[in-house]
Parts: sequence; C-alpha cells; structure tokens
Amino acid sequence: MLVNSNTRFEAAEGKLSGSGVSASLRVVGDLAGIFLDEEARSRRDPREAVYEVVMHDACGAAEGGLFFGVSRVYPGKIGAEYFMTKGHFHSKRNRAEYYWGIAGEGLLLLMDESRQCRAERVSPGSLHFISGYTAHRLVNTGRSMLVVGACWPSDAGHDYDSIQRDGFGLRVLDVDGQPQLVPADG
Ligand code: S6P
Ligand code: ZN
Repeated sequence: MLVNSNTRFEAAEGKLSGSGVSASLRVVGDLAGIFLDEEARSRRDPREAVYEVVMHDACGAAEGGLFFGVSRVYPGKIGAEYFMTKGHFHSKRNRAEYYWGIAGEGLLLLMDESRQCRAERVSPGSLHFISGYTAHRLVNTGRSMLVVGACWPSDAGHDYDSIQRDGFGLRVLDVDGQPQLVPADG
C-alpha cells in the first residue's frame, strides 16, 4: 500500500507542518533568571516573543523513539545579551542530539557537567552533534531569525533546573556591536 505522509518539512525554510506537529512559544515573561540583566528583562513587555519550537511527535516519549523539531530564535537582546533559548541538559544525561543550521547566524553554547564550555558557529548548512552529558543553548547573534533543525531521542527529557540554578559558564554579549563570549563564572 502506498500512502502519502501529510507531514511536511520544507527544508530550505525549516517549515514543519501537518499531523503530529505542535508549536510552543517562549516569551520574555517565561525567561526570568535566564539573562544577565534581569532588571532589563523585567522592564520589557512580558509578551514579547524570544523563540518558538515546532516539533513533530510520531511516537510519544518512549525509549527508542525520536523527536524532530525546528527552533526559531528571534533577533533581539536583553541589555547587551542576545536572545537565546533557556538551555538544558537532557534529563537522561546520556542522550545525544543533532542540530543543523537552516537560516540566520548564531552560536550553539555547549557545556559539560564540569562546566567546561565551548561555542560552535551556527549558519545555514552547519551540522552540530551534541553528545550526551552536554547542556546546549542557541544564541541568535544576527539581525534575522535564527532557524535550527533538531533531532533527538524522544525519551531524552529536559532538565532546565540545573541551568536555571547555575547558568552556563559562558554568555554571549554585544560588545561594541560584535558578539563576544564572556566567561560567566568566578
Ligand atoms: C530538545 C532540543 C530543542 C530545544 C529548543 C528550545 O532536546 O534541544 O528542541 O528544546 O531549542 O530550547 P530549550 O532549551 O528551551 O528547550
Ligand atoms: Zn536538547
């Protein structure tokens, strides 16, 4: 039997649609304690969009399954810090993930459990393997939407609490109009 899938992924724009697809939006009001300048964040319109995630769920959160998604981080800053995702470790720490750049310019911040950090440049066509035990956060350093594809094990889960508590060891700040990696620890 031949059937057409009614789920579409338009790879060039990163547009995901059809059955099993859902979207969630993170606004300024959801991101308390994430940015360096909390005072600047609290003065902004809490409804302002920072990023959205569109994902395809074909199997639920079962072991052995996969999720597929697209993250879209808006251009903007809170104080000197570029818009970024909350960032997380996977709850099942050994679960890895692929990201790939679709549109825009940004950085992928990576941090292991001993808080060793590094950043990879994200641009259309860049491919990023995020190994297990590694927290990950997307930062939009450009003037247009940063669009990034992702595929990850559906039982990975999100541990946001450790990032909310301890942050990343690196921040990305606009210094004289240029993105700079600034150590956040010590
Ligand atoms: C899921 C994957 C992405 C992120 C998305 C938003 O494992 O890494 O889909 O969920 O980029 O980031 P965050 O940190 O708010 O989940
Ligand atoms: Zn992840």
